[in-house]
Amino acid sequence: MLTSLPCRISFLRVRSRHMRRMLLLPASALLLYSPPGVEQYASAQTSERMVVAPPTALTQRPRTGAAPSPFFAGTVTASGGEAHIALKIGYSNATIYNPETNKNDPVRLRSYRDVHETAAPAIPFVAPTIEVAPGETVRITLKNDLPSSDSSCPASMPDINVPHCFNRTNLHAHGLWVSPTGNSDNVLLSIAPSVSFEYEYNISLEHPAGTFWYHPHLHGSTALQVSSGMAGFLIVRGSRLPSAHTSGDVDTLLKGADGLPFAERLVLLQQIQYACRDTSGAIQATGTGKYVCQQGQVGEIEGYDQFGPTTWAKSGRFTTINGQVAPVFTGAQVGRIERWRIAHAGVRDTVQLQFKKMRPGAPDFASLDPTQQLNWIEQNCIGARLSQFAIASDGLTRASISERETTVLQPGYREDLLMLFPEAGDYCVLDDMAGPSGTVNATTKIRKFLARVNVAMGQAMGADTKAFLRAELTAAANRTMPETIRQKVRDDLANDMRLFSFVPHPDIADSEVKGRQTLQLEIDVSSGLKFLVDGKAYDATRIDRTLPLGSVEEWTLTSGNNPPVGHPFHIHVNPFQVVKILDPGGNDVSSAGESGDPQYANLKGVWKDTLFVKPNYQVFIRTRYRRYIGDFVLHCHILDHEDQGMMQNVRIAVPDGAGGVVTNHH
Ligand SMILES: [Cu+2]
Repeated sequence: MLTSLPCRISFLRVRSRHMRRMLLLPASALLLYSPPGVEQYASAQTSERMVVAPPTALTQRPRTGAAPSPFFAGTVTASGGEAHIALKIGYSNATIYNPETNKNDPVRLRSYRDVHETAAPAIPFVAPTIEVAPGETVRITLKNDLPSSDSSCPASMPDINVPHCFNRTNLHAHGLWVSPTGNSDNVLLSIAPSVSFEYEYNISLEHPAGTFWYHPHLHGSTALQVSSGMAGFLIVRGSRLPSAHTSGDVDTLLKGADGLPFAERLVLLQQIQYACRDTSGAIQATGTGKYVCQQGQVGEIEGYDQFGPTTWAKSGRFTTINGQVAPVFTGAQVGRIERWRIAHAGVRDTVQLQFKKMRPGAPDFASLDPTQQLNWIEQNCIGARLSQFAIASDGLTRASISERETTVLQPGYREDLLMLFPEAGDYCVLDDMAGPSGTVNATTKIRKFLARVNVAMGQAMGADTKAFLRAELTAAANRTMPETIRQKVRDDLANDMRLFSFVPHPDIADSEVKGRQTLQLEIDVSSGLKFLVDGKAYDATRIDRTLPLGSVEEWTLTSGNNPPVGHPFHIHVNPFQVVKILDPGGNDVSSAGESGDPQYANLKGVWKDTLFVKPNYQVFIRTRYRRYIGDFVLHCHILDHEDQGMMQNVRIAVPDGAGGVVTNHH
């Protein structure tokens, strides 16, 4: 029997009981609901584009009979059963707000949709959120409804590193620790138009809870499809308490006095670089490169001339939050902890996230002109930078909470932040300026406005945000943690806000390392433009590294210096632990970071799956080849670099007992 409920019905039913959790409600529910007794501050902006949580994918759990919670995790428990999700891919027509014209630009873009949806979503560029639990078998049916006629897909491709076949696709569960083969997280599959394929991820009972995401990953069309908004959250919800000997899910700690999880926001950052083309097919732009669409035209992403190191900043497009430009986050209250699950699902910009108080009475933000933007931010985003408290990076809980005023998000990164707003009123969410060596465009980027947070009156929290947070977390530990571990969790929080009981992977000691790998990501301009790893462009028929299952290795990562461009390194299947990061002078910058650049601060010992490698730096990471064998990839997460060759095939194979691996069936 299928027991899943349509999301909307579930939302309405729980609304009155769990009002605090309104942050996850769809827009329609938010409009219905105004919390009693909470003074709503007048909006500083007349245009109201509220940040709406992505829809939750309708999930059928036929074997266990447990209805999925579209609302919160506590009810998604390790069932050992199956979770079925069905997605389709097709063109969607919708709009994206353009601050310059104060109008919504019509766009037509490839997107993921839930096959169960009853009405087209207002914002189809954010895929449905998939929520699963450790121990579940997750089946995702992917139906490719894109047109089969496709001029970008000739019968044979002379060079696979020229972008091609924009209507073919597949699915990658970014950060999931699952098998890369067969119909699991296999990005070497190609799903043609009209084909429906069922993926099956066996999520082990050992799998960490955390913030992961999914997107297409077919070599040749990855950047084009992801840039169109084809990306969604994949959240693993955990309910395992820590013990003296085992680590637990940080989800079990992050609960309020009512026993419910802290308020949560899903924040998907994207760079949807849509353009309109003239009759000759050229992108319409002003002399400075700003993209222009005329009345009646529809913005599209249909060519790789819409990517590249300089076009994003010039295009005048904005990083979107859940598909919206310059929206407002509603529902925040003074002194109430919020968990921000942030994923950088964009391709073409580095985001340096900051929060500042907004001047009361600030006029609407409505400008694409760089000078006006900067002036507006300077005049209206005025206070000190708010503290941000990172509890997890790339979904994996950190050994201690990292307090910072800027969070650097490169393509592919996730950060889970605990946020507190000390005063009622509005806050600016900003994307700070950055120098060339720290950005994916290798150019200086200007400060940009991302969003506004409207904060209502609540619980006074004093001037010391860190002390307040620590007290709240300690109180949470008193309520949530088993007696055998409670004092340890409290002591750890008191000691530099450590989360030792919630770290999913044990540290990799020097003595554990059995081998070494080196890798260089680079752009070669000496003979045309080439995108290379270790001097070679991607070859689908070549296995670039064969690694023995069970081994532990240290990798040294570098980015090419001619031209000096940094690249975000990403590897599938097993995450890695940051050992050290050496600047050009040989100084380890993975602890304190560098003055003026928060890029590498507090990364030592942190587990990740994606890491930016600055040119002239050396990044040292360690990783265990655990549980899964098979062929998969590593690549640059500037996805148009990946499509053009900055990728390798990696094989993890069974050891032969004599120092090598088994290479055939004999
Ligand atoms: Cu790259």
